[in-house]
Amino acid sequence: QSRAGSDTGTEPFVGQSVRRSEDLRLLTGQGMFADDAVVADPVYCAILRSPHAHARIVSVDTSRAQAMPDVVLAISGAEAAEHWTQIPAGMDLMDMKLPKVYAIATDKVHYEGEPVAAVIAETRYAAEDALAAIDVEYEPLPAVASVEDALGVHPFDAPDGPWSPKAVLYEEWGHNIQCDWAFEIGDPDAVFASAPHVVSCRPAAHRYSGVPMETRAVVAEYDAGRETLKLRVSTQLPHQSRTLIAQILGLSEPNVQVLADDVGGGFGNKTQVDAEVIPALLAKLSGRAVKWFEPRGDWLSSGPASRDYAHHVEGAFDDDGTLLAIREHLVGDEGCDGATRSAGLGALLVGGIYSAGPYHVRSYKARVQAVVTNKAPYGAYRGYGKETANLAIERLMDTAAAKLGIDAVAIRQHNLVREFPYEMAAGPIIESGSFSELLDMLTEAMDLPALRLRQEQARAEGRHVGIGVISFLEPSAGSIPMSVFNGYETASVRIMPDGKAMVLTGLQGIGQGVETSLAQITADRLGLYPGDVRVVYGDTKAVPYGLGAYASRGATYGMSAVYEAAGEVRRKLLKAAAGMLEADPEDLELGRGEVWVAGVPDTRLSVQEVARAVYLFPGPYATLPGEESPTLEANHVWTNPNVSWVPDEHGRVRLYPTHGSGAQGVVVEVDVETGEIQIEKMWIAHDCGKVVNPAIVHGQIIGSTIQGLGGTMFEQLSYDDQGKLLTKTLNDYQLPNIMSVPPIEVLHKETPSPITPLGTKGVGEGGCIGTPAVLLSAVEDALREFGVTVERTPLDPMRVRALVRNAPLT
Ligand code: MCN
Ligand code: SMO
Repeated sequence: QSRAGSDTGTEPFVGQSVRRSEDLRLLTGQGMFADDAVVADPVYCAILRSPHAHARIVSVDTSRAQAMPDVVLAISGAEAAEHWTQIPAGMDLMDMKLPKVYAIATDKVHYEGEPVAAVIAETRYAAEDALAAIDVEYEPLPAVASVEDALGVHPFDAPDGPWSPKAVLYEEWGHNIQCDWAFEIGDPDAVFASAPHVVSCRPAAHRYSGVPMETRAVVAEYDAGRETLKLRVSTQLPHQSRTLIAQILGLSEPNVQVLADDVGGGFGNKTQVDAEVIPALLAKLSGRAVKWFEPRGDWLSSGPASRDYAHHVEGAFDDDGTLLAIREHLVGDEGCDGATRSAGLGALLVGGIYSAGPYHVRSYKARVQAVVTNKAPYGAYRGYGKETANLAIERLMDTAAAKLGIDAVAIRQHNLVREFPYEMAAGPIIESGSFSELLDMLTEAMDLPALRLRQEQARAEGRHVGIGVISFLEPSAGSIPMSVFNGYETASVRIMPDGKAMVLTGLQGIGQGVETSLAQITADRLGLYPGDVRVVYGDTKAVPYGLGAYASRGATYGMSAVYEAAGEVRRKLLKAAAGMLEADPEDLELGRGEVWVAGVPDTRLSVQEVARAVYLFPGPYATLPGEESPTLEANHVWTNPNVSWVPDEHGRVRLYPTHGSGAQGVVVEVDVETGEIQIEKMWIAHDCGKVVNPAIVHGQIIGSTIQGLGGTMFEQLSYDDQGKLLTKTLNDYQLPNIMSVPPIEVLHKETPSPITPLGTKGVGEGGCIGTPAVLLSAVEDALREFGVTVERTPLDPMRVRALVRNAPLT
């Protein structure tokens, strides 16, 4: 089942759609998610959450709850504060302000849904019921529900204030700006002053986030005798979780084990330590095994949210459409925090740094203002700012095309970067790409001229058909020095005495196919079948310190670490086999479980025979003599010098070492009466370098496209003006379903990255990045006769109707 269906016996497994070894267990209900853990005599944890967006906590009385039958322990924030520290920041750079908060609030709540107390009880029912018996007295404060509330004036109107906040979330800051980053290179103001054309737009996105099938979950077991804590956590970052949780609870890190087997969706949303530490503390205090499985409503009210930003972007253009300079101002509504309780702030910085997208420009100015409001923390979500950057530059390109009277595809082709490596004005080095070819591939597949003709005909019939075409850049494998998102990955590769291999990777499986793709790479290196390779992740007791799954880094860091470690094992394997065959290692060939002397097929040994001889029964052979350790095992830490968040003399930073890319097109039809948007078809041409597993890559693109589509059109975390969440259930928070998904055609181009040994680069966020911009573009095109600008999401029927009705009818 793990062999490719068409295995010829000689082709490398890398490049084949080897079936996902994960799927059988997942599809037959044998996955091992955190809450599936069977532990002895468990208690269940429930968390009491604030009904106010902003309030002082006057008192919390847990005594009634504590006295209820089956309640083991009820604890307030003040009581918990005696046993743990505040949450340490996950990132600390660019002069960010960092809230000093505990996982259970002590004196003040900053969002509706913030934990104020917690209970463990013998049953989950008893735990949930006991929450109602906890008496909390609040003194409500004015809620900061928008950027305008937070600052008194929108930064687009007054970038430097003065601010007159409705209320200040963190008194010690004196204002509500968590980070204010400004960057400038190439004298953009002068270029703007003399440019023939200046165009501007204000693309914006509303608040939404990931909705993993598995919400947050923890199973915590404390062994008082050994003072060890074993945690099953639904996380993308097992090792960093261990470090942070040990620190918060004051435990020695070797005494903490974090386990994450199957994770039922990460999507960036599981890259923080926040409420996860609550059940851990309760296990330590009670000595009981504690299970916590977050209710869906709690996920929606307190899970990491994302997007919710507005650009004011300006472009200076020459008469022929050449982009001369960009001025970008990005303001994000981060909810109560994007750096301590969660990791979303970096996404805004990515948005500001990458706003030139795949286009050539030397004069660049960006300002990013991250504003705090009384809403749930701002986290990572698939795209992590790359979709933010894309929305700015692609709406700008469309606006410029319309204003200058240049075809929308032509203006893009004219400005796309064509020579690599390319150092962006803002600093990152785009190491590889075929942007122009991708756009060509796309428009050819779409048959754009035929589509335009069909559009004309539809218009003549009074139908509103729109076409969108965009390009996108997919920076992958980002790291942020001064954060838990560092720039390395570890791998340990072993051939065992039976000739089968084990790979320990610091990556985390979150559904994206780590086990299968790493097994393909290892199999090729060691002359094995993918089914002979066991990939192990997510157990901090077994796996060397590694950094997990985020930033589509697996294809860059994870695969490269495994490739190099397996290369070292290969070398030892060949050396041992050479001793046994009395041949030169260079003359040996290796594949499909066997090793032989090239051109002498009779001289075959199985990998198993060699491994057994190395470890246990060397017999008369000189297997691994002298200086070589007598094992078939190697560790590798893969890193690269191509990243830096430490600003250089121009203030430039380099975030991502590798860059995937793509072009995306869509045809929509808008019903101007109902506001309904029908997506006829979508096309994506993508380049993630060498494709290790085409079927997985295809699935990644489809999945992330649907998430991008859902966010753009359906999903909304809506708040009222008191900071109260209006979308607390999946009735209100609308997910896309099978009916919302159009046919999606995916095309590939493989431009290998010179940074990685296999030429791989990331794909995990590809579909999310361009989908908002391409949909806005197509809907604007469909509504051309109404002369409206479509620059904000959500693209829901109400907004479309409003757009059409406010527009001057021609
Ligand atoms: N791959 C490949 N060849 C390449 C690149 C990738 O075959 N050249 C395949 C590999 O099998 C790899 C997968 O594509 O497992 C994704 O690789 P990569 O782009 O490196 O992404 P990561 O492994 O680092 O995964 C993280 C990424 C991110 S950041 C989010 S968010 C996301 C995503 O992956 N969350 C996901 N995809 C997801 N898919 C699922 N099912 N669930 C999530 O939570
Ligand atoms: S948002 Mo993905 O975990 O970088």
